[in-house]
Amino acid sequence: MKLICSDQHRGHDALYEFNRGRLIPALESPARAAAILGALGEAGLGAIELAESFDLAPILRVHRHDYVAFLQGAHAEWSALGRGGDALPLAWPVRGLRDDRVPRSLDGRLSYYSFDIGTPITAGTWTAAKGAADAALTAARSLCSGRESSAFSLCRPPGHHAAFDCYGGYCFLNNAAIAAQYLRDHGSDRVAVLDVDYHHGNGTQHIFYQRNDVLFASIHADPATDFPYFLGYADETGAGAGAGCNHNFPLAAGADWAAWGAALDAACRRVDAFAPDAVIVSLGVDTFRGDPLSSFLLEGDDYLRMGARIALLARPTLFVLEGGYAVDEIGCNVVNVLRGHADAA
Ligand code: Q9C
Ligand code: ZN
Repeated sequence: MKLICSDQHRGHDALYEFNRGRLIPALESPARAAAILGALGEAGLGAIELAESFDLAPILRVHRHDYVAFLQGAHAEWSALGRGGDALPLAWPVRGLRDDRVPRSLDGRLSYYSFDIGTPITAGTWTAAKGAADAALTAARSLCSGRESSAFSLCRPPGHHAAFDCYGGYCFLNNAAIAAQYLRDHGSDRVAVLDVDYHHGNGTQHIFYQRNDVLFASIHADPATDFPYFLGYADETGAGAGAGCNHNFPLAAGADWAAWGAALDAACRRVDAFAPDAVIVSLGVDTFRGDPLSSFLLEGDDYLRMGARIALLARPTLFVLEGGYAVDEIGCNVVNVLRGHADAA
């Protein structure tokens, strides 16, 4: 299995996030990636290689040009205003009011291009996000060359909440979507994205919602109770040419392997029916019973079962890291998915 990481992730090191009305140390931290690297090093699944650097073209296949330019310069603009700390937005458009004009001020643009207050921009955020996209692209390239049948990219910051022109949920560039588009542009006619993160992948759904060449299937906490709140219901099935190519499996709080594994089976049957040339797994392990954001109850061994079920798809598969915030167990849980996949493949 091809294993790819980026050194740039450390530069994205937010100070705080809001949690229940208070500021707490940011959950999406460099320690997450360090823990996964440590576990991967001991797992013997293969050598861990550094991402190669791509130009912006594959990112701009998914994200709007002005949005990427904003991300590149946002923190420097923040500092130039004499401000310390991390850049955060202040306000969002109200339902039914105009949202088509990009404000001129930095504060206006931070608000325009975001959808939550929980995603700080730091001095190293752009470089880290670019490195994460490079990791996903490097892994994707190893699949489309046919040299590898499976790969893992250790992406930090994560990506599945980011849409064409919008960041949030700790995500800036949609690494899985960028990799899916790259595979489409390099010989794959159909790509499936299977999102197993605890949260709905609203960004990935949005990006591919009108398309029939990229299927999106996601298992996640019910948006009626959990972030990202406004997307992820079962009746969102795609639109236009993409009608029937979006499959959401929202689950109630308390889902254990019995409930979660049944949803995975249903999602995998949708992926099978689509007959994709490649599968991208948005791999969050925040479904873990001990995760600070999770109401689900998956145990360590369940991640072996997850990998084994995904292996039954018998397609070239790219695992892209998303969430998972129980730092002491994140390494073992991620390795278990990859090991379960490798042993069953
Ligand atoms: N302070 C991913 O798993 N809400 N993003 C957190 C607690 C945002 C999760 C609220 C959760 C975003 C990639
Ligand atoms: Zn998540």
